[in-house]
Amino acid sequence: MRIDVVSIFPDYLAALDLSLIGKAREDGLLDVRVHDLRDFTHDRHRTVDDTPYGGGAGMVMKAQPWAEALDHVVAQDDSSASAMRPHLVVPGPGGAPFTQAMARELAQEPWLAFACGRYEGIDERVYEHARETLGLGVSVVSLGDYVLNGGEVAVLAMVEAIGRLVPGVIGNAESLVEESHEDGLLEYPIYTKPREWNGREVPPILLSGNHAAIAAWRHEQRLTRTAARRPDLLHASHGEGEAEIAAATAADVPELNVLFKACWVQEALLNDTLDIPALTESLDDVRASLDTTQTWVARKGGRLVGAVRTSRHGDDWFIGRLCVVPDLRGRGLGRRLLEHAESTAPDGIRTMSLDTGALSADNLRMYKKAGYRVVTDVVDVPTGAVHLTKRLGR
Ligand code: JD8
Repeated sequence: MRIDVVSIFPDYLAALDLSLIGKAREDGLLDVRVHDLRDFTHDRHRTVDDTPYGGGAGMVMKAQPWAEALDHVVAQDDSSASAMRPHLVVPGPGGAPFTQAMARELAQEPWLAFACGRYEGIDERVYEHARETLGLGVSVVSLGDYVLNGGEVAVLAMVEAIGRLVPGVIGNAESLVEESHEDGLLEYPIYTKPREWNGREVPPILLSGNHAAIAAWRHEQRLTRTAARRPDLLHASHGEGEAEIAAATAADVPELNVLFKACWVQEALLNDTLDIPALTESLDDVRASLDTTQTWVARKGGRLVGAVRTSRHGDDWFIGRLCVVPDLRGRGLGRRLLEHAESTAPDGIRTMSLDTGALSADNLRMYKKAGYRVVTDVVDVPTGAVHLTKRLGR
């Protein structure tokens, strides 16, 4: 990924020479270039600001130096950036909130440019010049609901949050998964040696070697912490209100059929097979499944956005057809549906189990985090699928 940063305080960005981002630059994973805005002035005082039209406090950054700086950056479209145009990010207190989801989105971009404003901000015509004359995508983004003196601090945070998601920058990509905000939950508590410190013990479960139980404990800790510190995260599905989970009725069948087809196409591609019940079954099969399973639907603003179903097999609670519409994945709804399905298990249940595609990495990751483990000594598992179980502490 190529990253250009323009600022009147280029030394502010020296922190990007350090640590993981610095290493990623040495390894050629990130091509970070910092430009001094004053290099694009032509007067003796290298002026970048002037008084605001219409009066008011403070100074405004002039359009000309910014336009020349952005023209210069865009003109340097050398080979390292596959896209011929950068996406421009301008930090501002009035911008869209910067989130992990936005970081993930921007990390897909091959070329980003950041404009660090100062004073009261940048002349509005610079945004128009970038969009209309240079044809750039422009995002005005805020780091948070507090006021900084300029965009540099925000760019440092954004480049780190985005850069560490670029493949190869973080050595063990696995660790990315467990992080706060990655799936809408805060992190579990962590410990290292010594086992006993200042009379304080490490929770024994972490010394048990029972990885399924440890994963389940950690999941519980994440839920408890999130509920205590960030209850907004537990229910947030990004504005527009949370998805409501309710028992499915016959009226849901046509949409359920469409949902299953839409959600299992991805699985078919991932697992290179179309021999998947969710794809091959008929509308009548879906209708009949309501009599043999307890099916739950998630609706958001009336739209069917997810589902899950459960059935009892002795002391095993089998969870199936857990799915979320593709455009709402990665926001915690899948985890909520799994928890809901688990929470409806009747007394006497000893294990929870489910099947998923052997190559369905995201699903496997979510289930393993929830304490499930792949078991191989099971018959009647669909082709290309694996069976996972979790033993309950009941
Ligand atoms: C860019 C100039 C200062 C802002 C008058 C103080 C982001 N979360 C955030 N808070 N503040 C910023 C931010 C502040 C900036 C600039 C970002 C450029 N200022 C201005 C308007 C009020 N002064 C930010 N991201």
